[in-house]
Amino acid sequence: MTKILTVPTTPFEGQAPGTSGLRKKVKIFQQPGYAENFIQSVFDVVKPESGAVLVIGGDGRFHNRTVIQQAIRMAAANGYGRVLVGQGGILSTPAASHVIRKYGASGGLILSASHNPGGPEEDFGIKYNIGNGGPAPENVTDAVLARTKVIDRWLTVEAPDVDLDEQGRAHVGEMIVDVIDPVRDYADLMEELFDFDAIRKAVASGFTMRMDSMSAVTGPYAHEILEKRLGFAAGTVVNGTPLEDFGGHHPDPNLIHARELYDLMMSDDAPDLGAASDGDGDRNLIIGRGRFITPSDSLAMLAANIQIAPAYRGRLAGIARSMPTSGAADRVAQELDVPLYETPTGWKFFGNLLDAGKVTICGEESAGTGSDHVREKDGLWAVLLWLNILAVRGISVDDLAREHWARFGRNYYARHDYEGIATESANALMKELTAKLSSLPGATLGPLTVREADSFSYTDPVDESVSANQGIRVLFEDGSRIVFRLSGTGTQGATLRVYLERFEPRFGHLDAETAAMLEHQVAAAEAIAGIARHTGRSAPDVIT
Ligand code: VG1
Ligand code: CO
Repeated sequence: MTKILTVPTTPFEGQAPGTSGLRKKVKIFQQPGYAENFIQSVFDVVKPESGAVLVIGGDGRFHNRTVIQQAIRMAAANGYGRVLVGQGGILSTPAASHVIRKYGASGGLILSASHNPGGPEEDFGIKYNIGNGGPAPENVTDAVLARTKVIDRWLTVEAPDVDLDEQGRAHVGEMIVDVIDPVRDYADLMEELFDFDAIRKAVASGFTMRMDSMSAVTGPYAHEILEKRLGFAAGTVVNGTPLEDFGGHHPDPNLIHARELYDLMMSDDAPDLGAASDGDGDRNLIIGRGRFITPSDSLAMLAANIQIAPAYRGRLAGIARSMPTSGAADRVAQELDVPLYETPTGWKFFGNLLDAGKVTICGEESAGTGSDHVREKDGLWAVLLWLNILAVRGISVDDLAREHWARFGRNYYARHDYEGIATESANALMKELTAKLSSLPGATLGPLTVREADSFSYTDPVDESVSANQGIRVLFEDGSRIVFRLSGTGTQGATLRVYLERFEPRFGHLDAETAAMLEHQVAAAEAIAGIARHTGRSAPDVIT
């Protein structure tokens, strides 16, 4: 028997898993015992059965390899029988979800801070996913947090580092460690879901795209799937090598951080489709030639067309979207006569709905879309579904968007982020806003009249768990809406997110500038919340 070492420790403050795992500066994670305390707290809560399988992988950012070696030794000491780890420590978040499901693992550790920047001075993160492949639900993350507050020891074994760069089998104590191909299982799954022949034909007839992997995790996946299996020209995938610091950029696929892609797509040299994904590969950005598609619209357009893809023919059980995501998907659900679920922000809230077969497709305004094929949002999946639809229908992104709006109307939408504001100011703003909710209905702000205002609370329809205080909603008579919430993924101060939406019916202005269409909503948000007064900012840092 390998000797299990018990290392005494004391709790660290602030190890609360946020919207998507524990995220902190690398410097904080580098403190001796910091990652170990959190990982041991997870193991203490999930109590793996002896011999259980654990998946470990990450987005390749700085500090990944260190924590992977720590986690492997700790897994051996905590009774796991086998660890599956991606070669090079790499597994995109959706690929990790698939590997957990495919190999019947009890769960997985995903090492990523997703769209947050990476490098010695930047961010790191750890997330635990459960046996269904999805992010741990709140009852688990709450228990983990409670455990981090009282933890007094962690368990490990003495063993050399595992060679992560060679596929194959190693042993750490009695535990097996299999270093697996991070791409193959996932690429095979994609090939099962989509009509690769149709896409290959379109490519052969001249359909072109650019995939910007943002020097993050999807590079190897995109090379294999798009260039090797689908026949797109070499060079279609750009920034396709995962770098520990993402080349110094934010791997956040939006119009600010994927600016080059956007500029290309608006130029005369634009290919048919432009796409990008984030640090850990679960987000996607879709831009057609001359046409940006908001993530909320993308969800609606994909839902309306998903049954074109082989794996989804004749099955759309329902659609789910996070509360701040626009109501565009609601109109599709209504028209197709399927249920629509509105959940709090964060993919963990979709897990029960997907497991229960209540929904087939889910999405968030933050560029996350996915389906019941895994239990995470999936960036390349969304790109491939777009490709499948465009290839089969022989339509451009722009024409598809116009057709969609002409049928369902258009939800103009923008998110304004105020980043790195003082936590006290952010809390004061939310507190003041909450206090005035009951007095808002009937109030007029310019041409807008408040119909309803509340703090969003969600009751899970499957297990009836309640998640309260998930953001402030202000709904107006004309169907427009403003949502206020604080980010749960930032690592510095607070980030206020203001989500603005206005609906234009099918015969209205369907091709106007978003900023112009949302002018009154922006003014109303300021009037209601006193953003400038609380934050000292006169404009948002990022508009997406
Ligand atoms: C953000 C997004 C949310 C997403 C989460 C994790 O959370 O708004 O929709 O699920 O990031 O995405 P927040 O709390 O900062 O608003 V990822 O791709 O960073 O794991
Ligand atoms: Co992500």
